[in-house]
Amino acid sequence: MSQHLPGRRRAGLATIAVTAALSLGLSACGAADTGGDSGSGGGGGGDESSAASITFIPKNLGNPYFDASDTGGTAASGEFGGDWSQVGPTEATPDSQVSFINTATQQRTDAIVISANDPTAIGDALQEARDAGTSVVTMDSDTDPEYRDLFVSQADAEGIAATQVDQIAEQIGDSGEVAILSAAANATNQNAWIDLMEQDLEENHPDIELVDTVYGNDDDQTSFDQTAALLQSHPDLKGIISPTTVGIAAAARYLSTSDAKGQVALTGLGTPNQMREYVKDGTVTSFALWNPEELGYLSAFAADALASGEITGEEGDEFTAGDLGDYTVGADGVVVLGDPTVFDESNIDDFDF
Ligand code: RAM
Repeated sequence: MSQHLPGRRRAGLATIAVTAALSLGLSACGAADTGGDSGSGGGGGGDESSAASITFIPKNLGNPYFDASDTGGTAASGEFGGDWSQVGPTEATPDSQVSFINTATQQRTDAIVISANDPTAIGDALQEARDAGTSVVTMDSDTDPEYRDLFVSQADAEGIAATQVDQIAEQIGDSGEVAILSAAANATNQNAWIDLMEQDLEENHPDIELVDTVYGNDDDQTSFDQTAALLQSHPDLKGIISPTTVGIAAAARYLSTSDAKGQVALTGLGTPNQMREYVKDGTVTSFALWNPEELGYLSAFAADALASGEITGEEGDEFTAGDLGDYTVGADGVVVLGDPTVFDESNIDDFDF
């Protein structure tokens, strides 16, 4: 079931798709076999296909993580015969996505798939879109649930937080000063993980002290500069957790040529393609992520199922996401992709995203 997503190597799939794929070998294959008409054939009346036009609005453009999601969404739309396009702001600020939502609404797109820079700042614009008949799927970073029909979550937030804390604890011998280099200060996803990481550190790692949390705004240069500033203000720093693919790559680049290389541990959430050189040169031991391409692929199928009326986003609703298989909507309209994967020297070459 893995061959259809571009850029993916077989070994990369195993862990991530496990949850979704468990019992559905047959139906997943069935969906793939029937080709383009599985997602939304029942929506529009008659035999006419009504596959959705979907506007994808990432936090910002130019982030390889969202480019991978875009690739997955494009692949999915190709399978169900829909239309997927990516538009978005250059900066990941709280209301920078509003004008793109408004334009999509005016263009009467069937569905918006969006990773929110802020839980409420885009709420009114999304509500207007829904009032005009556009389905709204948040993915990766949610809004308050009242503003969307579904949230396609990359993995369970507790698991994402615990994975990062476990790695830093292991890498610094469970003791010493650590700091967090996050994305934008209002980002719903990062803030949820940071809260959970703080709790985990407090409850389970009494000898680790979180001395600072700084924000690189998912901008490469800002993240790079914030890393330098962290090392300067905390000379005893033993580790950095960066729960953002932009932040961890910029921090790794800084560390790799500094005296802190090998002295200050770095972990968090990164893409294997951006982090490979820093694992190989010894700057980074391990980090984690899910497959952002699969996240885009699943989001596109969810958007199509909503737009066609196949599901409404109620708990218990079921739909098939092409090669990934069957999914059920959980409480609060959340669909979960699967578990994160930890990458290190032993497996990083098995992945290509
Ligand atoms: C960045 C973005 C995204 C987050 C990943 C881990 O690309 O902040 O929202 O999920 O990192």
